Amino acid sequence: MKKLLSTLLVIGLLLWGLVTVYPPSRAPTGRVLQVAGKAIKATGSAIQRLGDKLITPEDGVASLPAMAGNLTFAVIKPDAVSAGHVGPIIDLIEKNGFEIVRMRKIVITPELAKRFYAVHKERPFFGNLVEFMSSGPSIVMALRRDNAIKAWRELMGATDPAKAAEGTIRKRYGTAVSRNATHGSDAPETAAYELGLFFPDLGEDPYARPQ
Ligand code: RTP
Ligand code: MG
Repeated sequence: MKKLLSTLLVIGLLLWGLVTVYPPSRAPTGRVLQVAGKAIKATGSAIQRLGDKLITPEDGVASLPAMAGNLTFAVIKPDAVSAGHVGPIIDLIEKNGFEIVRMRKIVITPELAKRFYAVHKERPFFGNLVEFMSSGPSIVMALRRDNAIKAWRELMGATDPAKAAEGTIRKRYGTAVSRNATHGSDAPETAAYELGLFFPDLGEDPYARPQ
């Protein structure tokens, strides 16, 4: 009995020592984002819900820090940029109460366009969409406003410019379903994914200086 007790004690001490030296790694809790008023986890459900192999932490999603506020991701697509509609579209953005917290002019590479539109990768138009999105410079933006996702999609109008309401951006500047001038995130999860892809530095205070 004594021998059994001392054996158990030794095993216990060994286990304690092991746990102290090699603590069990904790499951990542993820950072909580506030996008369009909805709290979501950057390293948890948001990525898993998108559930696409193309999405990796290297895309910047996992490093997107906590954000307070209503944010969406917007693009002025190559058709509207090459047609000279950037100015009027930005004017509409500002007149409708959006704050542009990030803005860059870039040529989206085919690889980035594939990750960006990964949700459509099985659709017949995917190849053309990727080719079009990487055909020339785009303006990519992070927009902040109350209810930003819904408000920006309303301002853009329907996907098909022919069906878009009068006064909307796609009605004014879109020329076809495949040339519809602008993009907007469609849900908090996609906003977090897309913002992380293009603006991995966005933080709680978008204007904070890097430490
Ligand atoms: P976006 O993502 O660009 O903001 O557009 P959306 O939400 O209004 O529409 P979505 O269904 O996400 O489609 C993404 C883009 O794919 C092109 N598309 N072509 N039938 C077609 O040929 C077709 N359907 C969609 C559009 O350019 C659309 O913006
Ligand atoms: Mg969409």
